[in-house]
Amino acid sequence: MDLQQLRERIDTLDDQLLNILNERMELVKSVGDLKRSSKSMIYRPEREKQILDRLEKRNTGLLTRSAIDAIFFEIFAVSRNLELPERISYLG
Ligand code: PRE
Repeated sequence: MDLQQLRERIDTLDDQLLNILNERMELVKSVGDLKRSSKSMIYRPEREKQILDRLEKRNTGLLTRSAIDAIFFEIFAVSRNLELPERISYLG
């Protein structure tokens, strides 16, 4: 593959990542609704760790544990923000 073909494949994967992340955020928003109605805590570090441990076990690719942690650190931050009743607004 040449550079242009590689970049086209990257763009396609980025589109998919964006869709998947938006789909994840829809679910997180529903979790946030449930938590607000049951007055549960938004931040669940034990759940975040469980997700990271599960992904590390399933991982067969190039990502290291610390790379997975770094990516999901940001995803969880956005998720927690989306669960807040009044959000600080980088999500719109
Ligand atoms: C989620 C977000 C915030 C919590 O700290 C833990 C996990 C996530 O993004 O996966 C979802 C969620 O709120 C939850 O599972 O309780």
